[in-house]
Amino acid sequence: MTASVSNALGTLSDASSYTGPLDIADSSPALLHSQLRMMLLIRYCEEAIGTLVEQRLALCPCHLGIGQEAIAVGVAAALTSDDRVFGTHRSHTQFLAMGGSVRELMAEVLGKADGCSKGMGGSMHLYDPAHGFHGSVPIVGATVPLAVGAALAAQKDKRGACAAAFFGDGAAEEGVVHECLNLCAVYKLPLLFVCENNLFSSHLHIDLRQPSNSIARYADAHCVPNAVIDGNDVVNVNRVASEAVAAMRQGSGPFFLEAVTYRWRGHVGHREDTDVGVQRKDDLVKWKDRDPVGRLAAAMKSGGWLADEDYETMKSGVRTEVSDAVEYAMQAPYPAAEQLLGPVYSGWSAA
Ligand SMILES: Cc1ncc(C[n+]2csc(CCOP(=O)(O)OP(=O)(O)O)c2C)c(N)n1
Ligand SMILES: [Mg+2]
Repeated sequence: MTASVSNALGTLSDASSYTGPLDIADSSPALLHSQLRMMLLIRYCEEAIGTLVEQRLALCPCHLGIGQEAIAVGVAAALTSDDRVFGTHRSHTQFLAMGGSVRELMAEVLGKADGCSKGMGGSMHLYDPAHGFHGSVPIVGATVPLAVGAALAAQKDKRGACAAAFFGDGAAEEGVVHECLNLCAVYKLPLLFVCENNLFSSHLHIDLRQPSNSIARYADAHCVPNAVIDGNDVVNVNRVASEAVAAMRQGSGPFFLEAVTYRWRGHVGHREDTDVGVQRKDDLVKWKDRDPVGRLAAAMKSGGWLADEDYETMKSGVRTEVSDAVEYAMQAPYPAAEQLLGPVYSGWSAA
């Protein structure tokens, strides 16, 4: 008997689908402008970090989210800094989307004292509670139970805050994620599960790991309401996340958003061609047509909401912001040796 894979995602996993301009009819121009700018900011930051990796100036492992920008941006636009967001090993996107400082991100990636984690964590340990980003870690799946705790605290606080846990399709293969779904369902905790299904865990395609390519079936199993959508459509991501968050703030309990996407670079590092197989290379070419940034810009242009010259001005302004931040981070000091343990152990002092 041979096992066959259920293509529950249907055309959502097909790179040739969903390539046209987004449906922006019900959106506000101001929101779309800010989302477009944020996606560009993330894209250019990721490209700059890729260059720092290539130049061997950034020495920590860097997992880039180029191609996945719309999920972080659409979800973050539904949240506030009073909410509690938790990331993954691939979290530059979410850190920036929640309002994190570009300079602090670049400094962290370069191990500098001015980084968001004082240069002690690098790319995979980002932290910015002032903007609602409560941390990312390299251990796959490990932030999901932390988000459950934050959701429980939010429920007890009764101030209408909620939590959000970003995680990948690979993380969903870990038992802890299922325990989290169950606990949230039973206690009606205000946790938005955001599964960035980019079809890969490291180098392994989901069809080689699972009997079905959709992760939301796990939410069904735990009685958590869910939606499975194109993760490269920032408008729809934002619409679904906003509705879910509004309901959660009223006590509706958890929601599971499966956003289907694709990363353009290899699992880790700057290269596009390090994941195994010609197949991914062919897919990548097609997925670039499903570009979350290009599709929003195209829709805004054809709707008369974005003039060509304004888009060029936006792009060059973002490029300048990113290159200034890289320059700043390059000049910033490394932490002094005697500061190394301070951020690691509470109450520790250099004296
Ligand atoms: C507990 C644990 N197991 C394995 C790893 C090695 N690892 C790092 S990233 C990764 C793939 C995770 O895939 P996914 O959750 O889909 O996220 P993506 O990289 O696609 O964004 C693996 C297996 C790890 N860091 N932690
Ligand atoms: Mg994945």
